[in-house]
Amino acid sequence: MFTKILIANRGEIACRIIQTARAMGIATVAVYSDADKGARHVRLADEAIRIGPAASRESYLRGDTIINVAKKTGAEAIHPGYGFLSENEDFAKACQTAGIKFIGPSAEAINAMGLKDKAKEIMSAAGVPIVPGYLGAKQDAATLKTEAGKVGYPVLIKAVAGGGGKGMRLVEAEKEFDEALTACKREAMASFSNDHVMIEKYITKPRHVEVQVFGDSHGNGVYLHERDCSLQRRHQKVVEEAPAPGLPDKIRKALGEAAVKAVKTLKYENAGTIEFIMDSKTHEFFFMEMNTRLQVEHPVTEMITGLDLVEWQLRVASGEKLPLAQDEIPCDGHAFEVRLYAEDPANQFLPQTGTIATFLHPDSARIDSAVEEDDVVSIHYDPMIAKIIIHGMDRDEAIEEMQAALEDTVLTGIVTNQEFLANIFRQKDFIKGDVDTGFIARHEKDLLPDDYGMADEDDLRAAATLAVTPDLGGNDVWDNGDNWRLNGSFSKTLTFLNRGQKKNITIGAGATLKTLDRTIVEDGNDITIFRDGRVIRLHRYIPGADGAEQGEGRVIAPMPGKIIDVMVKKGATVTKDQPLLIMEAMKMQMTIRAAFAGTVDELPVTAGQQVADGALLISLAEAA
Ligand code: MV4
Repeated sequence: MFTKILIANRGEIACRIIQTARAMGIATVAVYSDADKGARHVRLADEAIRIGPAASRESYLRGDTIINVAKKTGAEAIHPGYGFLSENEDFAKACQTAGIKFIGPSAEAINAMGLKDKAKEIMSAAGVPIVPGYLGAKQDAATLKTEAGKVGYPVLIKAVAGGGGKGMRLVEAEKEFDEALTACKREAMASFSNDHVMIEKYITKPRHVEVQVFGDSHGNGVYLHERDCSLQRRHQKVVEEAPAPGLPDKIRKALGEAAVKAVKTLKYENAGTIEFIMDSKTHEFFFMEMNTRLQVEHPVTEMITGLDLVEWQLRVASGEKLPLAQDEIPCDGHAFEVRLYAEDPANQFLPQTGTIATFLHPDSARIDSAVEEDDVVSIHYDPMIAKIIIHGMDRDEAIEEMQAALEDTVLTGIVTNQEFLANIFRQKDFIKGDVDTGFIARHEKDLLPDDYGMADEDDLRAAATLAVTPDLGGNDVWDNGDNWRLNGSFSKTLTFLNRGQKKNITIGAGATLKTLDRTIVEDGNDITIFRDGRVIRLHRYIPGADGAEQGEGRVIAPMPGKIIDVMVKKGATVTKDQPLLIMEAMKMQMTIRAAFAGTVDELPVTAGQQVADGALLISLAEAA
């Protein structure tokens, strides 16, 4: 076994690898970019070496630099994680040349699976089912169109070098073919510098079912069952589960055996995933591609098998045989993983950045995370900040476990997709196991309802109570743990911003405020409420220092933010409620409207400008 390995990655996967290495008594070397100085993987590793600036091209993708670090630190092997250099055959080759073991498959295997058409040909020859279509070398438009006709519409045109849904065009009828081909080839050339395409029969309502495989250097190969990863949004996985729901054992075995054929044909070593597309009605399945790395969603396989896949990777890479034979690999219960992304579903899923203020993990779940409290999520890398993984005796129990885990996760300081995830686990078709790749788009109304992230009256009351507690010096508040009660003669109106809207709440003496079943976190003027899987973000609005309020015609920035648009000019005549400008703060856009009819008196801001808390945005002079 190795005594020291280098991890050529960052984030949760680097942390995950360090954890297993440590348990096996293997020393770890982390590498980091300037943006990750002090990141969790750097803190966890035994040694950490800077490899360059924030941009991945200049740091995590610098194979030469990383190999030099391995040599200098005496690491005998490099684990590439996923993404970055994990499926780069030149890097795998360079490691070998440098006498460092690449913890993954051979450069030849990476190469063989690198182009979709070649991969399909190899699999087809090995007896693995592939989608009917055209894989030929002839790339002229006339040939491709004739072949598409033979396959039968609808067809998909796919760039052979494509990935992640890029370079793919659906063609419903022959008359659309030429235009789609031109567009597909143009996109493929721009993205992959390779405009070769193939034609496939289009599978409607498919499921994404993939099989975890492992091979060793002694010619052994096994499958560790399948995962369903159909719940995706724009080719980004959101929820993964193992085993795939609703599949007869016969199909599951056929999937596994097809995947092992692939392993044997390639003399594949280490962890890999064979991705199939499955007809959700007939369960007919076809090879799509092979991922020659450990994948993000490997934990669900670990949960149902009880195995540590990183440990298997390290054992196989050091020359050991696979730890278990096929019939010794367990498959117990059901597991789910959700990807907690720093993104705002209520704002077109825009990636979010910031500092994690609070992060409390539920006890019942496994959390594979890149961050802890006070860690920064930057714009430089993937917005996935943690994976929440649970296991149950069966799928129903696993759903309940995940519902509980999503209700009990408390993360503030940054907007995440937590409530969106909770809504998935409440959706009735999902609960039935009725999943396919169109699920998220089809159920958008259930997953992203109009009241997503919206506070109700009790939320506002609870937030107001918490906000005024220090004002009262503690004496006028009665607390029995679950309930707060305001005593004395007290009445106060507070204003909160919630999803871009101003909401007033008046609290007074005698009000008993249930905080039961709510977790409330206060970070300065930001209050976040967690209630039944909902995440309600409130910002206490405090008028500017000069006391001016919108009603007086002077609009003051309630917090730091950015001016998105200015719709009026200085001197303009405006009518009551006319939109004047749009400000974005706390990831919310607020439209500021005229409080009364008048003229624009002062307008010190322009679109694109950052404004400080309390800055004057606009002032109106009332019409005579
Ligand atoms: C398909 C397909 C339907 N028919 N191929 C999308 C990305 C790439 N990995 C394969 N993809 C698809 N290939 C045929 N012949 C539908 C998809 C597809 C998809 C596949 C898996 C997961 C999510 C998806 C979302 C849209 C389309």
